[in-house]
Amino acid sequence: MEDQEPGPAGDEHAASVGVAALTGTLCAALALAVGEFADALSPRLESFVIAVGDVFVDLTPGPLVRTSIETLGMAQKAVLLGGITVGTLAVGALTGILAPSHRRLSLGVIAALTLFGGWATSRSPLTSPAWSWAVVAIAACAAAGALHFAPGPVRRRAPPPDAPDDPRIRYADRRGFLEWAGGISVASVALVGVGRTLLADDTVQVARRRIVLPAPATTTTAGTTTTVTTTTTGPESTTTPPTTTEAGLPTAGDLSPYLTPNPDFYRIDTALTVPVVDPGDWKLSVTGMVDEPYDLTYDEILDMDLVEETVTLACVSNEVGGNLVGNAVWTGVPLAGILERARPQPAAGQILGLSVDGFTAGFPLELATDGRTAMLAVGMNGEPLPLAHGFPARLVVAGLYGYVSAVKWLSEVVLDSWEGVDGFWIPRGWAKEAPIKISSRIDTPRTRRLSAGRQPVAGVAWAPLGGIAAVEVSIDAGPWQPCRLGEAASGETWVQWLHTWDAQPGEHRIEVRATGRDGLVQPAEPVPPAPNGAEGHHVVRVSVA
Ligand SMILES: Nc1nc2c(c(=O)[nH]1)N[C@H]1C(S)=C(S)[C@@H](COP(=O)(O)O)O[C@H]1N2
Ligand SMILES: [Mo]
Repeated sequence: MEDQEPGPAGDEHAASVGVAALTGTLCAALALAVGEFADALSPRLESFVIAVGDVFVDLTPGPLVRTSIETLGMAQKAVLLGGITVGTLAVGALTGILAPSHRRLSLGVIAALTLFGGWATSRSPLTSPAWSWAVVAIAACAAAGALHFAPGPVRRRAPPPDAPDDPRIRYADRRGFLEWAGGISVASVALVGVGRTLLADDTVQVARRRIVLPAPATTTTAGTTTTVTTTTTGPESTTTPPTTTEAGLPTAGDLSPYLTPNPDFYRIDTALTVPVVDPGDWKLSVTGMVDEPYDLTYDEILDMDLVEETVTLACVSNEVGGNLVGNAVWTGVPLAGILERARPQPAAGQILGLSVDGFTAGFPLELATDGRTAMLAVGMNGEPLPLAHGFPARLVVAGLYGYVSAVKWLSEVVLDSWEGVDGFWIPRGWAKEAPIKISSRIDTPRTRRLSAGRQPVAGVAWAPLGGIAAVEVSIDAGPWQPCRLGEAASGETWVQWLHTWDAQPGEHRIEVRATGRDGLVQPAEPVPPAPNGAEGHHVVRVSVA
């Protein structure tokens, strides 16, 4: 176009830059779409966006990701993936603008992006390197082909021999460009859309739904699951009879249920998409400092004597009053037996769980045999583990924060010396030993405005392994008043607590603290989550009308 226009006017130049940028953007979009399509075709292929996201998560220096155990929540993952997509399209736009004048440079950028994409998608332990490189080659060819056929300033064209006047040529070029752009857009959207509907993980979801967990041989949950009282309130009734939670306390406002339903259970992990593991091809290897390493299949695990334990899982990043904590009944096999069969060597001092996605977490070997729940878990609240919570198998160790113990999508249990290896978060600034600290949380009231009169103040408190002896609340910095406690399966779980408060009009401050059965009173001094767990009392301010 520039060839045929001697001295393009300012807005014509701007228009040609715009066309060039859009050309580059669409070529990049097509390449990304090829990656999305491949991602859906097979669990052994990964989308470019997710693979580059993983690079960010893995390679960001420790101090920068110090808070990431917490900040890689779902919203942050969306921001990261969205940022990578927008960033890639922007590089595409820039390359499109540079292409006509700096051919070499733009080819260099395309080559670099291709190599980076191939490296990023092939480095994950879940993907097939050969196929990943094949996909990146296809994506690069698709983008190069699209660029080749792009009309407009990116591809210099000699004007047709019988070229009429300029405006008509521009009009014809514009139509050609719009057709091209429409074609590339439709192709990109179709690749992503068809990929999404193919959903390669469907087969695993179906396999999971067909699994029937065998009945456990033992359980520590009995007695805590009393029937929820259903009430019938006729139109003439003036008061609502109290209903009870399954732990024996009356239900109160937003008090957390004793057992956290699976869909409400917090999720924390470094995985940008949930690893999809087919239990049919999965096995667990017990390796490292053992005399007899061996593998277990999923069916072999289900055939073992299963136990059921109620255990509270907590994230080290949970702030005081935060919700990165949940309580569930876990079904599985004690880790002690699994390890014993491999015959650990005397030098072994650490159990390192390795996930199919490369995540690792380690804890002292003694903790598998000191009597606490330390389990290879396959079930959560009576169902096979949900995909997001580690299907087909994970570790659950009572009394330890998740980042040093609760490996999801477990693929290997490796014995090593205590000094021999560090789990994923340790070089990133978090403590190597991380017992869960005593904590208490106010669940209700959480709203600013309350009406005067008797109001429930209630929440949960936990202090594994010993458990909670007492929970007290203080209103407006007044005396500590004891609360009623719900039932707990064991010291390994949280308890619900309840206090009835006679709320007087005005502004009020409600503070809670717990005391463990070991006598430890929850410290009031605030401590941030890093490096080994937050401390301090949860305080809620309300205004009573
Ligand atoms: N594979 C894998 N397992 C993992 C993690 C992870 O990032 N990857 N995060 C751990 C952390 S920090 C916590 S707190 C728990 C959370 O388990 P949940 O998501 O089932 O609540 O999983 C642990 N297991
Ligand atoms: Mo965590």
